[in-house]
Amino acid sequence: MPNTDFYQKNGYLLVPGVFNAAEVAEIQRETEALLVRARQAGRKTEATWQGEWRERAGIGNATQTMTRVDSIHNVQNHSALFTRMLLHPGLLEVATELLGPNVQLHHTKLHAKPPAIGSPFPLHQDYPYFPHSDDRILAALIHIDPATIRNGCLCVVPGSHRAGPLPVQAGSQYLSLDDWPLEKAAPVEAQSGDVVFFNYLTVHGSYTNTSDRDRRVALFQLRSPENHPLDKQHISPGQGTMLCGINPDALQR
Ligand SMILES: O=C(O)CCC(=O)C(=O)O
Repeated sequence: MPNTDFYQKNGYLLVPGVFNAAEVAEIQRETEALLVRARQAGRKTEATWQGEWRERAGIGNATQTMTRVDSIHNVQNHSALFTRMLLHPGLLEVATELLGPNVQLHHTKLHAKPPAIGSPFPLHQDYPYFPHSDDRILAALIHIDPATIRNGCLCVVPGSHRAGPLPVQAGSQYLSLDDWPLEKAAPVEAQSGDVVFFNYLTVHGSYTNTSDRDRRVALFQLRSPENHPLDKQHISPGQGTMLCGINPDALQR
């Protein structure tokens, strides 16, 4: 049973070994194959966030960066393996404990930080990117590789979700760099197959990958179907797909 009290108090929960070694090996192969296909297709995958935070993080300036993170959205549209991951019983068991019996897809993505030059993420809440009527929405960050501080693991500010939506840095969607330096967060190191579930109000970011190893994660945003978006900004393929239970609101809207 996942520690729901820990999640309610801290806004995140690390669940070890959700995906077993054989599943991880398959996910690693499929991830590598997808990244190769994207490269061969000439697809632009570099997705380091824009903004003045880059200079403070020592990775370039507002328009140019010396680091990279490759990002591919809607991974279930690229390979059926990712669709199976969305329906993984161990993943959904935790998601239903944290969100309630009904779980719906919001969106998915893959983030690959290459060795030595893997981009960090500044501290932020996910709320400004896709505001909803309540906080029954979370990220399941699935570790494809082991993640440590050196290869750019996730970091969180425990309990920060309880403050609600926070003011963002002018002209951006991340938090004030003065009030929320990366050092304010606690690292969440993890093994391949571990999943970190975190609330969309939880302040989080991640470190630069300065190591000689990849740090790849799949990020699935999941929500209760009774938690409605407040705008139409973040629409993705498959959004609204039921992964567990029923959608009590589908016939009302
Ligand atoms: O991939 C990461 O390290 C963090 C990504 C993240 O914070 C996000 O997409 O909101």
